Amino acid sequence: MSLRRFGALVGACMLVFASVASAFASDERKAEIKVEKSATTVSLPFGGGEVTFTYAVTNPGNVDLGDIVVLDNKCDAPAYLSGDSNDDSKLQHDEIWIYLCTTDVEVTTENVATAAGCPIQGEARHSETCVTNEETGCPSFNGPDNDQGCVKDTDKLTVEVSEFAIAVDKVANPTALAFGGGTVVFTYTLTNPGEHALGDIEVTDDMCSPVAYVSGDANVDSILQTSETWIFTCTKSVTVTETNTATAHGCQVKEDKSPSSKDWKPECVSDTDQATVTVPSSSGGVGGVTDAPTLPPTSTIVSGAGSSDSMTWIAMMLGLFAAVTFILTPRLGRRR
Ligand SMILES: [Ca+2]
Ligand SMILES: [Ca+2]
Repeated sequence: MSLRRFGALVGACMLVFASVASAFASDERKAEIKVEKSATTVSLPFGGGEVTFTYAVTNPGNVDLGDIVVLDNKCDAPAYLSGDSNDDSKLQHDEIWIYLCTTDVEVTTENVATAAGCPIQGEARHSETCVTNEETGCPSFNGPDNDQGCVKDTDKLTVEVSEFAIAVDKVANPTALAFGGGTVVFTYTLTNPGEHALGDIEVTDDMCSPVAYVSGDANVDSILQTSETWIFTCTKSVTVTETNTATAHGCQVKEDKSPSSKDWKPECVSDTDQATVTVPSSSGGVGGVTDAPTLPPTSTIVSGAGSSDSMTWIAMMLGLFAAVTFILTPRLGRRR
C-alpha cells in the first residue's frame, strides 16, 4: 500500500469514527428539571398577610418528563395552572408549567419549593427505578440507575414580615360645632403593637399644628416601648366641616449589640388615622339656594321665531292674492 492510499484510508476511518461519535453524542439522553419560585410580595408589614407563590417548572434536558410533582414545605399543594401546551401530561423541553399556591404568612418564612419528574420514553417511564413515594407523592430518586432515573430541583424564597409597628388613634373634641365653628382639640394616642421599641417618634397632622407631646413616656427615655401609650394634642379653630389626617412615625432603635456598622439602617414604620369635625353651612339649616328667574328654553325661542316667519309668509301670500284679484277684475268685467 502506497503512502498516499494509506493516508486516504486513515482519513476515511477518522471520518467514520467522527460521525459515529457525533451520532452517539446527539443521542445522549439528559433528564433535567428546573423550578423557579416567585411571590406576590416578599415583604409584609407587622402581622403578615396573604401571599401567592408562583412556580415555573421547565425541562432543560432533552427527554420528556412525566409524573411531574411540585411541592412547597410551607404551602400546601401547589396547583397546576397552565403550560402543557400539547396537552399530553408530559413536560417537554419547550414548555413552562406554572403552578400556584396561596397561604397566609404571619412571620418571616423561608419556603423551599421542589419540582420532580421522571423521564418518559413513549408512553412508559424510561426507568423502573422511578417510583412514587407514597407519603409525599414525590418520585424517588435513589434507584441504582440514576442517569436514567427521576430528577428534581429546588428553589428557596424568603418572605420577610416586619417585627416593627406603630399605631395612632385620633379623636376630635367636639366632633360637631354650631354655625360659625369654634375651637377643637385633637387627641392622638400612640401605641407600639410590634415586638421592638421605637425611637424618633413623630406625630403630624395635615391640618393642625403644632402637635404637642403630653404624656406617656413612663421611663423618660424618648423611646416608645411596647408597654407605653403616648398622648399628643393639637388645638385649632374649625369654621367649616373638615376631615384631617394624623400620621405617626417611628424607627427601629439601634441596640448596643449591633453597634458601629456604617451600613446599618433602621427599619421605620408609620400609621395614619382620620377625624372629621362637622360645621353647618348656615345658621337655620336652610339651604342657600334661591329661585332664579327662568328663561324660556331655547327650543321655545326657536319655535317662536318659526311662527313669526310663518305669519310673515301668510301675509305675503294674502297680499299677492289681493294684487292678482285687483289686476284681473277689470279684464273680466270688460269681457262681459
Ligand atoms: Ca406537554
Ligand atoms: Ca419610653
